Amino acid sequence: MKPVQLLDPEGHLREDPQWPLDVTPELARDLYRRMRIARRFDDEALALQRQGELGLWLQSLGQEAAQVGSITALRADDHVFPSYREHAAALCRGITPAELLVQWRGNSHSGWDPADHRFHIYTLVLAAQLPHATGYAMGVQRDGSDEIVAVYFGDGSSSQGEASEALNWAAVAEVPLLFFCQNNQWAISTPTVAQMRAPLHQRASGFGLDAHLVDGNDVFAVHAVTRAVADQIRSGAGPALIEAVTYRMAGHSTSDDPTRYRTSSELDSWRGKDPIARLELFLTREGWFDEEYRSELDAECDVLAVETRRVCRELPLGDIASLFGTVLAEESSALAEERRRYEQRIASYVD
Ligand SMILES: Cc1ncc(C[n+]2csc(CCOP(=O)(O)OP(=O)(O)O)c2C)c(N)n1
Ligand SMILES: [Mg+2]
Repeated sequence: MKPVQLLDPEGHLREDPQWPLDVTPELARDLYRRMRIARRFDDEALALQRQGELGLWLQSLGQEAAQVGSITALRADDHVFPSYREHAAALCRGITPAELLVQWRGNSHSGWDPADHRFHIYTLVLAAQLPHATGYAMGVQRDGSDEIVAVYFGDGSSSQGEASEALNWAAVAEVPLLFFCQNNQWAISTPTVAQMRAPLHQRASGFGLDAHLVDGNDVFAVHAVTRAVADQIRSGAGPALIEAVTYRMAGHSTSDDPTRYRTSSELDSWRGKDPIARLELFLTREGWFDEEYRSELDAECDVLAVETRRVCRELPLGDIASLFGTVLAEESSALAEERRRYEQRIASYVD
């Protein structure tokens, strides 16, 4: 199967009757704006981590099209289960920079209430969100609602047992669930080739899901395929999977040095497929990228950057009792011991 592609790396649009998309200036500019905002936010968060303001950051650099193209093709009330790198998707759901950063500053387990944005909290235990999403989709099914559920996960996470269990369970129960895999070629330092022989979309077909492969750096293709597949799921066709072929252009996290395990020529070849540059070429060619639009967007990104730095530094310190008290229904002795040590350490600080 060849990945669906509507916009090639040189920014040429080739329509595909199987995946119709009305590419208006409004749509193209909206998707471009969302991707630029996500990238600028990601840049600032990286800088904040390097300045000691965040404990850790996992960049979404390079994956903006996969996230923006898919989330904007869902309905606002479709419940989403992210992994931990879905900042571009989260911003599209109205989650604020402060809400996104608080967890990585170590002040809280998460910054938002999933009910407010129909966007679940980040899951760092790989693939745990897949059975969660499947169970949630069973609830949606029983409610007779026309919402669908979407779950984001990575290529590496697909090796977890939970991924196979969820794919099979979802297929058997025929739940309204979209599995969206961002195959960014790496799971920390493990390349996709060391994780799987058969591509993920083929595995999903084996479980009985409708499976699709899309160029994850082509925002139009991601948007068109996700919209069509979401419609199909909403109409009762059962679960489906989209594998978006993309690339993690940064390290796995700010604790990682990717030069230890991958070549600069690999990175360079993916830089040539940058999702934002590609759409910019298209916008320019169409004459939809005029000076006014460009300078307004640059200014919006600058404001976002200043605001991101300000809100990060002003985030209130976490309440220790609530941090430890919301982990387990009944505190275990190990957790009590951890809490005691943490309290002791905080008490040892002079100010
Ligand atoms: C159950 C579990 N095992 C191992 C880890 C450590 N770990 C964190 S991220 C990661 C790689 C995940 O790769 P992938 O699913 O492709 O997502 P990506 O980071 O590329 O977005 C690993 C092994 C973990 N968080 N949870
Ligand atoms: Mg990966």
